[in-house]
Amino acid sequence: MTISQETVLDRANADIQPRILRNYIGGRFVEGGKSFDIFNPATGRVHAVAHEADEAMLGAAVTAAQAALQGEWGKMTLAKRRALLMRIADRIEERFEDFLEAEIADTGKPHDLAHHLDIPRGAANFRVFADAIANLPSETFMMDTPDGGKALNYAVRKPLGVVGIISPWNLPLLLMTWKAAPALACGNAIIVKPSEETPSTTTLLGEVMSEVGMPDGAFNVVHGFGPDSAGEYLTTHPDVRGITFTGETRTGSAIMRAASESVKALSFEMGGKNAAIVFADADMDAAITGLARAVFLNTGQVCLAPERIYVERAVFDQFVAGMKTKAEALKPGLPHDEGTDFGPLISDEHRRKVLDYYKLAVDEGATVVTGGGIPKLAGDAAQGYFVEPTIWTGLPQNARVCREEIFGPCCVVIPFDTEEEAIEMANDSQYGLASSVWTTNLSRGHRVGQAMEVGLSWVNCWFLRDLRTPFGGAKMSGIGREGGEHSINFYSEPTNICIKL
Ligand code: NAD
Ligand code: 6OD
Repeated sequence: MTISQETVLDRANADIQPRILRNYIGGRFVEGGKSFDIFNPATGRVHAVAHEADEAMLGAAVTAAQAALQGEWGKMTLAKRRALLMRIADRIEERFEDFLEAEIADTGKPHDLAHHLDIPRGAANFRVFADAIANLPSETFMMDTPDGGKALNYAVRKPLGVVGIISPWNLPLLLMTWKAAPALACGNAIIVKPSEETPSTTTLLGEVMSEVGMPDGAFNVVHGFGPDSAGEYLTTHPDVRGITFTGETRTGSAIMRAASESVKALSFEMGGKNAAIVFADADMDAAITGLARAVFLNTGQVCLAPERIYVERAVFDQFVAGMKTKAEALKPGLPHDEGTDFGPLISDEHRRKVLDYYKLAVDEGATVVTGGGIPKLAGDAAQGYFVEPTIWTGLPQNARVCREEIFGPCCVVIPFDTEEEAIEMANDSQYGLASSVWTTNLSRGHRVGQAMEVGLSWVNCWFLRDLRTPFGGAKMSGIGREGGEHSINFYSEPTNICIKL
């Protein structure tokens, strides 16, 4: 196998000498494809150049994936496949600094965040699904037959085949491996299309695949955009049997239409307008600390982040004051600067969208508790895509700012008087991804937690993850669930064998 990928990961040089990110097809990095720039959002400078896969390259990736399924990869024993997944996890950890610097360069996120969340989860995803596939129970049913005899049913699980993975930019390695790991664990051959904004860690994973001896064609990477580009080619190719997608809801709709022609299996994790409910009996320090983290982590660019917080009237002022203090203590800056705990948004375009909502909130009558603009930063960060952490009060439930996903570091805080009212307002959304309820009343925690119309309902915590549990969204936030056996169910095709005895 040839590794022709250039890996200039020296961060001192990263802004000067852009890394070249090629498509990884059939176990090697291939030349060609129109180039496009990748910006470091913390500085606004180009740090890498990626090559867009054209339709022929996508076709070559599908052919390579099919060959892998027919060849060594398709014939590999479960024990060997599992060992390979473990080796991938080990290799991500051995190259931890490479992954870390690549992720930071693409996203501009604070060093500590990528160090403690993104890269460790990249490795953990492979370990968890290597275990899940090894410990999968089998289904058997003995039945009575009409003639008074018996028949034995059992199901065998086969891979879906060629699976396309389309991922977003907010937690690039974490979200891509969350799907790549179970898809490979089930024996599929995969084609990953990372976000055009953050292709670096997926490209690095291609190197890792070669280094650990993954059979050629089992893991492929195509770079590019959505419409008229690699994303569309992947979702319309007739030989791709499944698409697993994370991103905006309207992109999901477009992919659904495109994939319907060849009736592909679909798993979608999409947008949200998540709510949190804080009761007067909550541990107020825990609620303020937990929700300040939830709203501002990764500069609000976490699909699970609450952008609506309903607070019982008796503690409303105390809660808002506490959140304001937390927001104003955040330190924006370059990822490696001492004390930086607040990064930029992903792009200038996304910053314009978030700033439009900051203006709209005021137009809709909000009181700006804190933030609402662009922080004044010196040096390289002055050209970064930063905005201020922002909190609003005084908005009605039907304001657009209370209904549309902003995906920035901001939230609306709204008072309530009764539990029923809080539940009704929290559920009053076209989305249904995640919620969090804060209370010291155990019965209320269960009751309200269960009443949330979401896929993920946290009580006295947020983004606390056990990777064996079902993950996904209700309503317009998703289709299906992944995690543990839910992932295995999506990435495999059970065949029932019925033997008349
Ligand atoms: P996006 O939908 O713009 O892009 C996601 C991916 O889809 C990218 O790789 C993009 O190139 C590709 N794409 C775009 N149009 C396409 C098309 N027509 N055909 C095929 N591929 C296409 O999303 P984003 O801006 O990268 O990410 C932010 C969004 O993702 C937010 O809405 C957020 O809530 C959501 N998100 C959801 C989850 C979840 O688990 N539910 C997790 C993270 C992010
Ligand atoms: O933790 C996960 O597995 C997961 N899919 C998180 C999604 C975060 C959204 O931004």
